Amino acid sequence: MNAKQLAAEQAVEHINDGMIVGLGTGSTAYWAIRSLAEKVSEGLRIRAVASSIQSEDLAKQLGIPLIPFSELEEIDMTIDGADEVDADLNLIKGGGGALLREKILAANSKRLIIIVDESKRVERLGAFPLPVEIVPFAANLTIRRLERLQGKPQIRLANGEPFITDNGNWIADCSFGPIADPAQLHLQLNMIPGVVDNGLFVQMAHQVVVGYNDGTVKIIN
Ligand code: ABF
Repeated sequence: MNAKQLAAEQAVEHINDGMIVGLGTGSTAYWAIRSLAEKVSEGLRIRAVASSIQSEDLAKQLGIPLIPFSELEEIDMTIDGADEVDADLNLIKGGGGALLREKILAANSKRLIIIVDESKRVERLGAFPLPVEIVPFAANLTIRRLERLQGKPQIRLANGEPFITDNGNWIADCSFGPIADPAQLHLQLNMIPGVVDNGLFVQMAHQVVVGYNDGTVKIIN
């Protein structure tokens, strides 16, 4: 079993009958969705909401019951991946392009469990370029504001065209270097008109489950 799968399966053990579960996105969340589907087929009764069209399609295909967001008041537990995790459990997310929906799920979850392999643990966030979701309208002006914050923004491309998020927006990947104060940068970014949200998840995770290549798992609270 690989390190991502190990972390995912450990996290899924926390899911109980009757829960509403938020499904993350990415290759680690994939293993969590697979493992959850197996438990559902064995009789676990849960309902789920997905943070991306990709995860929704996978959940449907594997027989996990989904509920529409309009019927939802709160999510019991969301299990999702991350691109970087620091010692205070602050995160960079959004490498998979789903940061906005992931953050909406996280903010409305009683518990957010992050699943990663050991490569995602860092002393300080920022080696991974921070994804910032921006509206395409007047993107050049928004990009200029990101440049003024020293973010060296690069519009993410897919087949030579701007990558389009599930919400119809673009992603600017920003290289700030080591981020000394994630909370402050988070606020500065979200105050720019044209920025929808950014991939800093500051003090949102309740627990991080780290899978190691030697087959062990460590839980950080
Ligand atoms: C999502 O998937 C993210 O927010 C993050 O960008 C990514 C992590 O991907 P993986 O698990 O494939 O490394 O959860």
